[in-house]
Amino acid sequence: MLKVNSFKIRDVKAREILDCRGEPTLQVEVITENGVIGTADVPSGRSRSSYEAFELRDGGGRYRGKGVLKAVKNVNEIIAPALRGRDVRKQREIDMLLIELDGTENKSRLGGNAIVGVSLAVAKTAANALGIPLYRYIGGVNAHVLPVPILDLIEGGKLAASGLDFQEHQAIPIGAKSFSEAIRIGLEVYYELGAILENRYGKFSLNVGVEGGYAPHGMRDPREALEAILKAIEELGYQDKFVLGLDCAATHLYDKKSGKYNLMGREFTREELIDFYEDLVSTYPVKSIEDPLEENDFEGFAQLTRELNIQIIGDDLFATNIKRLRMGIEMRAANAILLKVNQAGTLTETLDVADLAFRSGYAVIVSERSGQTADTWLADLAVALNAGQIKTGVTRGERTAQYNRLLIIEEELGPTAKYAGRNYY
Ligand code: 2PG
Ligand code: MG
Repeated sequence: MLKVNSFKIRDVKAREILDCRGEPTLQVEVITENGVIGTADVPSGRSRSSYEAFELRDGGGRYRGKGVLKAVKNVNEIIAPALRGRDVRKQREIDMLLIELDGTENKSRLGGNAIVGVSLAVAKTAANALGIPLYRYIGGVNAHVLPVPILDLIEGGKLAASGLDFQEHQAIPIGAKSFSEAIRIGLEVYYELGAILENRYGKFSLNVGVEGGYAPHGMRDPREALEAILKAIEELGYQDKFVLGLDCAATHLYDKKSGKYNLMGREFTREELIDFYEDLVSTYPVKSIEDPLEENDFEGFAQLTRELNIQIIGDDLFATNIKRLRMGIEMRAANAILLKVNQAGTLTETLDVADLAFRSGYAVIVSERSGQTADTWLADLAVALNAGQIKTGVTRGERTAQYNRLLIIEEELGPTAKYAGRNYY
């Protein structure tokens, strides 16, 4: 029998830890009155949208200004006293209280990073107190879909010191029969691609970016990257198992002054860039493009959604913000949303955004940030939502930790596990 007080919060504690870039971030721990603990690590983006929840950093000389001791203090001294005695299962109530405590539109008083850490740690503690996995707690009885992994095989932009401007050149294993097969063939393509790149561009092309994808210096044109990935897929005879994708992160190629995009060392007008995408999609099996245009161009997104007939994902565009998603739905901008818990700032707001997206026929891609830790709540969240797609890089420990967690969930679900595959959206 569970004790009456077993769900009551005794304390909330934050500490400063490191993310995969070696930069400080928060870890938050929630403990119940009878000693059940849940911890959550907070991710951090580098190619950020202007519309994300505010990330509170200390400034000053320590860690070059990136310390998070102010956010830690806000958790320990402001949030903790307000949560003591509350029931960890009341996620929505607790998240609403966090929003109220902060009192700003973008969580700039307490810090989005402080708030999201508490929000996720509360959910983890509740799952632990109930003795069920996090995906089951958040998703309920019907959580059973293993997501298609969007594998970032070649990196550029803000995520790697390569010659490429687009951030991610992706292979998407929709034709696998199971999640474990998707991961296996995905990594086989990654190894094969490594051999192709080394041959063509030399061994320095095997250095990787922050998400574990290759970062070849000599490559400037995204078409070269797509061709190399395609070649690797074809060498292995996997043509019918993969489609390709891109995260252009175009906000970060956009020059506000000139209104033009910088790509491959020259300027593109918005119309030229749209033409470029039309060309790409008719030449290569590219079936998914994230952030093809800058974060305020809802109309351009709508035009591409109409004309390309593929998955168009809003990341910087929507920033996991319900108002921005509503605007997108009205304007028919994009048909998919990248879901990042720390863009929203609480789990509840993230779930509300996902819910609106599903009800509006938008696909949902549960996504990491380029700054991650080995904490695996992300993998659980993807299964909880039956989202059908996850984006979390390719290699490096904090990425494979998510895949390893999904492999365990697949095993746990046994014959009831369903790989999203071609029904990814
Ligand atoms: C993106 C993400 C992750 P960041 O643009 O999709 O790949 O980048 O976390 O740096 O914002
Ligand atoms: Mg993106």
